Amino acid sequence: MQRMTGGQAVASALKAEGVEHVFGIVGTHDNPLFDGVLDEPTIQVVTVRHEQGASLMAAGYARASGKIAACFVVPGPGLTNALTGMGMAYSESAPMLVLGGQNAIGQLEREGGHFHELVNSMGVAASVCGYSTRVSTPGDIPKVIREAVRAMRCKRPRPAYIEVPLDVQSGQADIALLPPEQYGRPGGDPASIARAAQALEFAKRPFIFAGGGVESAEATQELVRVAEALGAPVVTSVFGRGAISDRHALALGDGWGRLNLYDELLTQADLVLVVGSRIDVVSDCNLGARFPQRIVQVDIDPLVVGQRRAVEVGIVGDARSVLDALAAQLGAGKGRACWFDTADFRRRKRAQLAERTGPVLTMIEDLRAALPDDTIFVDDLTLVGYWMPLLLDTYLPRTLIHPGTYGTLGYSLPAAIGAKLACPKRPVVSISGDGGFLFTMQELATARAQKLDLIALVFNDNAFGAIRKYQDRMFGGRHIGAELVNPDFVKLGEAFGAKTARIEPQDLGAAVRRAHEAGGLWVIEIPFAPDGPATMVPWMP
Ligand SMILES: Cc1ncc(C[n+]2csc(CCOP(=O)(O)OP(=O)(O)O)c2C)c(N)n1
Ligand SMILES: [Mg+2]
Repeated sequence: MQRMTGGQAVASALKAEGVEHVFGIVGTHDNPLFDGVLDEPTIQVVTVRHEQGASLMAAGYARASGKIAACFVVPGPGLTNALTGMGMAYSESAPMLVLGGQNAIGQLEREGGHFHELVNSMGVAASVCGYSTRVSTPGDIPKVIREAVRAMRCKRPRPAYIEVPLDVQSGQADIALLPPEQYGRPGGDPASIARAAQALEFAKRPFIFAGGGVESAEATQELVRVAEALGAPVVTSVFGRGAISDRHALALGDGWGRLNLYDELLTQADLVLVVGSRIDVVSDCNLGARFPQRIVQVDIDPLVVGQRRAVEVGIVGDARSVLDALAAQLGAGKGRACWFDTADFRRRKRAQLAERTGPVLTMIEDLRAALPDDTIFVDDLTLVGYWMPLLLDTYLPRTLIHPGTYGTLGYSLPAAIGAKLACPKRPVVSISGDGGFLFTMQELATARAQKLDLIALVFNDNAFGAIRKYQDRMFGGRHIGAELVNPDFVKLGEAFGAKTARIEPQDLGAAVRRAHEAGGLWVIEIPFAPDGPATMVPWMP
């Protein structure tokens, strides 16, 4: 037992769970939480410039590293500002701990005009969380933080919201801290694993579809062992892009972008092993609807198994342990020859994409060649960003972070800042359009304050270009709301103390290499307003 405030208990419990970073903005209603961190020097506070930045940073942090960061927010506007990043993290299965201040117990939910009052704040937060609760005494804090972390470590990772009223934050109590816990994830039902192994063994033309669950379970090696044992090509969702290296002969990249080439695979295959993917409509452009009849699905989330397609065998379990067990039963090491001509497929895919994307392919290839294999690329919803999952070769897990189904414009810069703080030794590049960049560009101040080496690319077409193209396509060119009047991005970068450049698309590789070698914070503007169907975004019909 130790005598401490609720704020100190939060900091001690966060430290016990291995939390190293807190993103947030201090106010009267979360000051005791921040104050508690003063007594835990291993935890670094990152002051952001808007709470959306805090939650998007925590999301990028988790996707780049699997580590859990915390956010501290004031109630009312602080919480509602943070909801976007929490919703984002919910949809991309990223963990984060959001600690929200609140008025003192006794001043709650009465519409009494209390400062930062938000009626039903718990209900508001619950819709973007896997776990949410309000603590009513300082003594409950370690237990509640443990429960929240257990939920994200043992189940599908999701944000957690813990609301701490002001009197609980500053109240003193004798608090028992909890010893560290080893978090176990379910290994999957052995009988189902045996049935799955048998179905896979006897399939003549199996393939694997890997989603983000493979990366979050750190299961890339196990995935490759199963693929090699079966001679099964591997297609990924946009979230699963790093599940297998593109240098591996069985890797077929991701099936986004309505490439009819994938139909060859889908119509010939007799069984698919789906791992760590909800086979949603967005991240695979509805590829899942065209999967073969026979499906073996592995997922940590029981709701996902069999949700979109009926399965022959469903296994609820951690991707790493299930794939490990499958590899053992399939006699990994022997290895079957692949039934599909992957090399030829990849050649034709590249040719089809080159025709469709023209300068975008060249830019992405230049970007890849300019930077080391372990570079983390963080996309926004912009033309080059949309094409990244399809065109960027990825060699390592967690190196391509793409905003998924939630589709938050303005994601890339704060998420990249989070990624850089989680992985300080690795180069990080954010890819934005002019529209998206202005959603969150104030976080350049955060990057500067944290002295981060970071390259922010801004592709500028003075428009919400994707939407303008959509209006061309679907509304006969009736443009509305899509033209933008922008600041000078070079001057804007300079105002934040960044190094800057304005370059032509063909100079992208050289400029990025130079920025990487020089280090520091960079804003690089690339005026780029491509026209014609060759540069249509992948999701457009
Ligand atoms: C929060 C949010 N608001 C609106 C949208 C709708 N939206 C999707 S893409 C886009 C245009 C993005 O413009 P920009 O960042 O300049 O990239 P570009 O399409 O021009 O390459 C918009 C407005 C969204 N995805 N998210
Ligand atoms: Mg634009």
